[in-house]
Amino acid sequence: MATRIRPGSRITTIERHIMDKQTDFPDATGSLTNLLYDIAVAGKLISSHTTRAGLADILGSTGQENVQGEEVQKLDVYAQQTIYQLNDHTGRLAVMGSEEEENIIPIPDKYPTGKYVLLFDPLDGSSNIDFNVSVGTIFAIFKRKTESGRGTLEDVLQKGTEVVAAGYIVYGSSTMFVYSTGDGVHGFTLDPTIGEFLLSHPDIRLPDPPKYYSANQGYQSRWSEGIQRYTRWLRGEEGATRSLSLRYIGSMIADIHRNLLGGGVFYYPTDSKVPKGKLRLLYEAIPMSFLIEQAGGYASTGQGPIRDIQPTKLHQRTPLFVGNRELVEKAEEFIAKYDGAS
Ligand code: FBP
Repeated sequence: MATRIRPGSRITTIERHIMDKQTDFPDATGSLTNLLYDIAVAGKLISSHTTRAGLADILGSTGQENVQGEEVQKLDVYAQQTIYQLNDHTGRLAVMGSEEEENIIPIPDKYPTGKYVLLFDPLDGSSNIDFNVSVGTIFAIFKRKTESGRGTLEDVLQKGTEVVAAGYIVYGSSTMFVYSTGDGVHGFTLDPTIGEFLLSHPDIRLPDPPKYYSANQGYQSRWSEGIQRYTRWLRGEEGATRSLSLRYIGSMIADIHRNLLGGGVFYYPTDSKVPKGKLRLLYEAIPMSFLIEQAGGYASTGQGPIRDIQPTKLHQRTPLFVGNRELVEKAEEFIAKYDGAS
């Protein structure tokens, strides 16, 4: 549970924590450390806008539509530009990819390139901004595949097993930065009085027994028999020995953050309206899967690990079941039994 900063206890800033983690990698150059730190700075800037959203002319839509066919919110644009402008000139990245940009984002020719690849969803759940519901930034970092020069699509289309680091920043009642470099999951809370992310949730592990299940049950009639029975099992039917509480915010990042701290499963399956699923593989499903698996959980398409999917397109979608391992494996069981999937 959250660590209260008691008098005399160690105060760990995110810089300190990332630097300490860097010592685990003897040949580290500090490039990943600085990249993570720049993302934290982007989070602080975006947070300063989300917290004042109702006062500043930053609520509402731009009237534009993005490559996903979704209305682009003003804060989407601000978040996109902030993350881009903090990372395009540092010489740490070969290429970027974002939910808001149709194609991969090259590093401008005037700037040097580096060994990392940054994929991000600048503002997940942005359709909830105007209702003051928690939203967030999601990111995944890979090492480039190509030798040198401007990065290419090949550098972006990497499996979840290749993730070097991933995380999210949730803009809620407080702003939290949660990340992993493959050595556990750690949470930092932004102290707005000093503008610093301070370690508040070290080494997060998914609690057991889990408490919550999160899915948009408004779509239940469109789900397969296996998923409808699974949902009934989560509610204590279908021979289940316990029932979980339903919680659905409609911002994946907020729903998964709650489940990470309280235990549970989040799922967004395919259905007749979204035959490939809604959520995007590279900058939504893969980073959240990496984090949840680092916290002792599991992430699946319903038929196998998210981390094993070989991406073929930047904005590829996938069904997603993520949370406590036993709950996600149960989903795979119901789908295999009733939907005839292998
Ligand atoms: P974006 O806002 O980044 O496009 O994310 C998609 C999302 O808002 C998720 O955060 C959320 O879980 C899901 O869509 C909600 O979809 P629905 O309204 O269909 O339940």
